[in-house]
Amino acid sequence: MANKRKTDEIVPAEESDLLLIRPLGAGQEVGRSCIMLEFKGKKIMLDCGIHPGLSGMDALPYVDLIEADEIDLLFISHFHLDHCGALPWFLMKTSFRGRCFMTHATKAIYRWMLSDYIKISNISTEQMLYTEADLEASMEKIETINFHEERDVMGVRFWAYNAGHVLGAAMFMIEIAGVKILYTGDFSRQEDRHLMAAEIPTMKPDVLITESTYGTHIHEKREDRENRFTSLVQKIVTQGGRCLIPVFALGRAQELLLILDEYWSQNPELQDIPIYYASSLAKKCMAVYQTYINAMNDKIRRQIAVNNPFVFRHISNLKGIDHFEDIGPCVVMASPGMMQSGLSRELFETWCTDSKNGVIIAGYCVEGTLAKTILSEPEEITTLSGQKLPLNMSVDYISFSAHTDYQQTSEFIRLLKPAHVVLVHGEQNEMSRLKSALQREYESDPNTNICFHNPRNTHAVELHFRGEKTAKVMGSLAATKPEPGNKLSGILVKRGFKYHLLSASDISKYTDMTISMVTQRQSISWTGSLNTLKLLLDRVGGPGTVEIVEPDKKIRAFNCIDVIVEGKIIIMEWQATPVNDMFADSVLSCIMQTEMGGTNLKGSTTGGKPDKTHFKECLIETFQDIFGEHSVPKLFKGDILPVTVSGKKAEVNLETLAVTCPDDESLRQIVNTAVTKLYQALVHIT
Ligand code: HJB
Ligand code: ZN
Repeated sequence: MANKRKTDEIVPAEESDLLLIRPLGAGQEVGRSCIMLEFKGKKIMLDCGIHPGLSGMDALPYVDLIEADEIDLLFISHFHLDHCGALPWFLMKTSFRGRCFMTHATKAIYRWMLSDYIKISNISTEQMLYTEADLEASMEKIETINFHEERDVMGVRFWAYNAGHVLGAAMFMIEIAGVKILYTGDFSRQEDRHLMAAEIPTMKPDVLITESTYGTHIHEKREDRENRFTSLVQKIVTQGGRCLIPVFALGRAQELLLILDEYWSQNPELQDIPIYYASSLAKKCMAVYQTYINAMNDKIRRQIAVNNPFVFRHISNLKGIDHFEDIGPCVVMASPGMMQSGLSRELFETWCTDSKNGVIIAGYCVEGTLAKTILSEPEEITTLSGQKLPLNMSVDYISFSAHTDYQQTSEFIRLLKPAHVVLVHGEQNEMSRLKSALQREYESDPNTNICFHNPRNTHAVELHFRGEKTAKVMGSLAATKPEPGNKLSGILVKRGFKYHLLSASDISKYTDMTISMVTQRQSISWTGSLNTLKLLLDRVGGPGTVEIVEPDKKIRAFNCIDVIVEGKIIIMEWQATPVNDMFADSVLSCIMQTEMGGTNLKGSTTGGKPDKTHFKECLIETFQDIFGEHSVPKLFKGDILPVTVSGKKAEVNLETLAVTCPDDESLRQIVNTAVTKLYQALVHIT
């Protein structure tokens, strides 16, 4: 753990100014994303995916180059296999002892995506990297983080931004010793039917590690692409053919379902032709997607309040090929997206010889997969059993995968102005074209001086940052207000990468770390009204609980919690003390209630009150879908339903709908959202 300076002296890793960024996967390739950061003695892994074109151990990133037990932190950007497919293996089969973070939605969907992957993988048990039991056990080792929530682990500060792309996808900002690194994962700056555009971080990073999947390509307009898609589907089915759309079970499939369901509603003549969504995850996905509406865009939130668009009117779920009667024209969306095996492969092999049929490839295709092969229009294909079949069905590519294009990437860089941009997650040629184009664009710009890098797998980009060394003056010394030029003297205390200057008399007060003047800040994406929040807080804490600091912008609650509204974000700020933290919990709970559109759920219903037994059964099923089968008891008496997640217990009072979870506020919020959404959904249905 030491670096060599030019003078040959050995520098401890914590003192060195060297930042290493080394892709173990996704370096000049798409697939098995896994990027290592090393700085000031800390080792951080970004994503832990598999290569969709490879199988078994070959699909893993180059993890033999690292010591798993030396890694402090692991961040997972989203639930696609090429970003998290190796995670159960890494968490359960290596010596990794660090901490692993992802957003709540990613964690819930990761569980089901990988379960589907285990089921449809066409490889022997010996070759499998992990089992269903490993996957289930890996859940215990994953911690969750809310968008904009700031965490500090051993001096490494980090927080997440919404990345668009798929539900729960995050970009991570990581700060070590004052140096900020932003990892985008996969992102899209284009809003679609259900997802918001990736956020522009308000904090500027020193280094941007960005995906480059679509290189210098510029995407076609969303409306044009959708029209092309729906017209093609219509053409295939009206000529009497079967239309196959291979997709990943969850993610972009939901966007395509929204498009098709709307198109069928607008075109009654198509309504006799069935659309099937062939996924064992369809039902689970509904529960998960309904719970995480908060991570989607305003459009879908508004729609859901009136008529839930995820309750499809023209689409039926299909459990597997045994439940499918292949008797005429139809549209089938089936996984996996690149047809390596599973139902999409089976249907393709059954239908490919008939020219009336058509397959629409709707996502990015990796080299070595059947989907990529058929895009080059071969005359015949080889089935999984080795038979040659003529390829007569039509093959079209209309990409709905939500990745940044050249315009979006370039604008993103212009707004963030990092000193270094490291390109990952792009095929070799695409990536080098992108690097050259960006270099050309930015070398003529006198306002920027950006270095672009495109490292190969296992090769490190080496950057030098001195790192920040500033000391915060605390305690009685803080009151001395030194004149310029006068030196302050005190005792320097180091915590993580931060230094504090204290007077000797304050040492006992501050060094046990129980008393500190740390300002806590929590931002939450929010669309409620500040007035409603004020009313609710006054109701909770009594009249006078809230002071208006700036009308419509800032209030102070309980004399200690500042609440500031900035666009669609609400920020809470307070000096951390046990008492203030408790008040902050109450404020947060009120914020969550106002976000959900009312202060009294039962009083605000539009339909009848749902039957309690039915509500209880649905709730149990919802929790099983989100947190796993053992999270709730199948049978229990009384009104208090216990929910256990990663060893932490929340309780739902079925009479009052109140949710308590003394050990984990974010778990309380998730459970609360699930309860509320289900209650609202049932009220709308009854
Ligand atoms: C690249 C990639 C390749 C992805 C193949 C499939 C998928 O979006 B990615 O994680 O990045 C996931 C599904 C898709 O179609 O986007
Ligand atoms: Zn992705």
